[in-house]
Amino acid sequence: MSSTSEHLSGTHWGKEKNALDQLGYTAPLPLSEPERVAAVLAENADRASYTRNPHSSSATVRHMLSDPGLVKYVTALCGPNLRLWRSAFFSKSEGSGEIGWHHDKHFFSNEAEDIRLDEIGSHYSVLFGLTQIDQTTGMLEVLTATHQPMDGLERDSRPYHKRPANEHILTDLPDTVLSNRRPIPIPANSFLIFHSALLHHSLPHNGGGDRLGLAIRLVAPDLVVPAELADAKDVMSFPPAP
Ligand SMILES: O=C(O)CCC(=O)C(=O)O
Ligand SMILES: [Fe+2]
Repeated sequence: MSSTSEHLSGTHWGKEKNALDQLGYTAPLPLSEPERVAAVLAENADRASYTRNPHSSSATVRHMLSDPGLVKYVTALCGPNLRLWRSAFFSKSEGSGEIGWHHDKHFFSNEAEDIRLDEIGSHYSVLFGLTQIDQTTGMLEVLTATHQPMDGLERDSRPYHKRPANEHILTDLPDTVLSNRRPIPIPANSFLIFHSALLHHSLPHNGGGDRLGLAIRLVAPDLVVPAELADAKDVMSFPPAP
């Protein structure tokens, strides 16, 4: 048993940690200082549908990523001293379509090794609702427990940079796997933690207001982030320095 799970067993955190590790994702959890989100929204009113690595370019985003509630949850559930290697804004408005089924465990321990799904302690994703993410604005849906090996689900274990880009989106998932589909509404000013290998997609925008999500990818400190996937300047400690 890792020191993190020993520390968590029998506590309030233990239940949330069990959900994360067994189902692959937490409940939506609250940020403690919503004014940090308001500052990011003010700075990013008209975002393109996908913007990579705002954690590098924006001190306002780094301030939001240092929210005390976020740091408390992430440290308790995912462990200390994580590295932040990638972030992305996902914005949707009228006419925005689906983002197909995929996962975000882009590498394992370095640029050469195949991805493993039997190890679940080192790659986490956090998706923030800066505005509400729901059935009207482009719902996130997950396939429960697909962060671990699953009967009937073949996975390409090559790291992202060794796969053809057009194979990132999975289009032929079997019905037995799709039956594990669960919608996860994420209220504004809250976030969902999931294992990066968990399969997920987001639905088209459907009548609601403009929606802005921010995803971050966190990894254990001993991993070597492949140069193919991140510039050194974009890899930083979590929480990020101002
Ligand atoms: O917000 C979305 O539409 C997609 C989010 C996503 O794929 C992620 O958080 O990794
Ligand atoms: Fe994703």
